[in-house]
Amino acid sequence: MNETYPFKLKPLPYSYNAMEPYIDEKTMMIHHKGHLGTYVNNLNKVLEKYPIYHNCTLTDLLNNLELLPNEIRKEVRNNGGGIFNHNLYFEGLKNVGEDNIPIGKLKSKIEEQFISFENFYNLFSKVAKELFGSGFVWLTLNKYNNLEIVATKNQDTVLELGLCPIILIDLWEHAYYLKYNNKKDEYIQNYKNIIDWSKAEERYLKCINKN
Ligand code: MN3
Repeated sequence: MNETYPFKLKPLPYSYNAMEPYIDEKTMMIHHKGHLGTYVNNLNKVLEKYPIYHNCTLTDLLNNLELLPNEIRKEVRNNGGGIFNHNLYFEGLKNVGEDNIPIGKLKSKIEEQFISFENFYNLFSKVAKELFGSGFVWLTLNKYNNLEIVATKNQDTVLELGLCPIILIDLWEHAYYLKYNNKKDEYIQNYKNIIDWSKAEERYLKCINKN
C-alpha cells in the first residue's frame, strides 16, 4: 500500500458479478463503491488539513498511529484501516469453486502447522464464527515465521499486532447480509471457494522476506 494522500478508490481487478454465486453482484458493488469509497473519502477529509502527513503511505500512517495527534488518530485508524483491510480483501478474491486449495510453500506450511488444509479451514471458520460483532479474521505470519489465525475488531489491522497479512475474511454484516441474512456460517463456508491462493502464496513469500 504505497499510495499517499489523496487516496483513491482502486477499481476491482474483476467485475462486480465475478464472485457469483458465492458473493452476489449487489453486495460487491455496495461494498466496494459504497463502503470502501466512504473510507477513502473520509480519510482524505481527515488528512486535508494536515499537509505534514501528505507524503505518508497508508502503511506508514497505520504503523505509527500513536504518533498522530489525538484529534485525528481514531478516524485514521478507522478509515485508514478500512482502506487497508478492504484492498487486501478484494484483491485476495478469485472465483475458483469447490476444488480451491492452497498452493506452493504456503500449502506446505499450512500442512506442517495444521496437519491438513481441511483442519486449517475448520479452525479458521471456528474463529470467524466466534467473532462477535464486526471485524475480520486473518491468516497471518508472525515474526518467528509461523502462521497465526487472529481476529480483529472493527477496522483495526494486524499491523498493530506486528503480524503480516496473508488472507482475511470480512465479517461485517455488509459483506454478506443481502445474500446470506443471518446465515454467517454459510458465507464463511463459501469463502473457501473464492480465496485467491496464488495471491496468498505471493503475500506469504513477501512476509517471510520481511522477517
Ligand atoms: Mn467490509
